Amino acid sequence: MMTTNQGFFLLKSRLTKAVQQEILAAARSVVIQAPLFRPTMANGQSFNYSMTNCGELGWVADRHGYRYQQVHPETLSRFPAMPQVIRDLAINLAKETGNDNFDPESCLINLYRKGEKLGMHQDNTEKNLSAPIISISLGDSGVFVLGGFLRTDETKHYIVQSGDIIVMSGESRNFFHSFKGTVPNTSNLLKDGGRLNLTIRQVN
Ligand code: MD6
Ligand code: FE
Repeated sequence: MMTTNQGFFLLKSRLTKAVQQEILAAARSVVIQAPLFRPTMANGQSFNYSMTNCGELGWVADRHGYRYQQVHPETLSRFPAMPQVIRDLAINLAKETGNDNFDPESCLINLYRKGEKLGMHQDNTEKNLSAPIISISLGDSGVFVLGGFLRTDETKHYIVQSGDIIVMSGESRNFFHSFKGTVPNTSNLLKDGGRLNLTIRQVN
């Protein structure tokens, strides 16, 4: 296990290939029911990746801003239930990193194809800003950047590979961070390439 202080954990190679495949299959079943979509910012500009959700609540972004809601913004159907394998894993990872009583209400699934990325941000749409966020990386490797409370704070770069886990809890829960993009052809888990990132959250 690699860990810094402040509640940030990067658990390298935490998931076996078999477990990665199981989670990938679960994510695929979600995507069939709740298609990937490209969120937009309040100014109408598109984010540079595709996403969907499962669980009681899903994170969505459009012209009206960022929020959690129960329905897919395009199909208007409820997001599918969070697959048990994802739910159980998230609870165990929370426990493992000192976060008991974690209640996974939402799993955001991001897909990054070649050249796609996510800019510097804090996760603050959740009402509960002290519950941990559990993050699962599948597929191509990429670069995760962790800053501090201020956008201008010094940053550290971490390579995240398929099967790695990030937990942001404690102080680091509210640190700025970004995903700089994938390193193509570094994994054969996703047959069309790219990287899936699942973030499991307790919203309330
Ligand atoms: C990503 N992750 O790894 C983007 N946010 O693709 C996040 O934005 C993130 O990994 C909060 C907590 C953990 C994360
Ligand atoms: Fe984030």
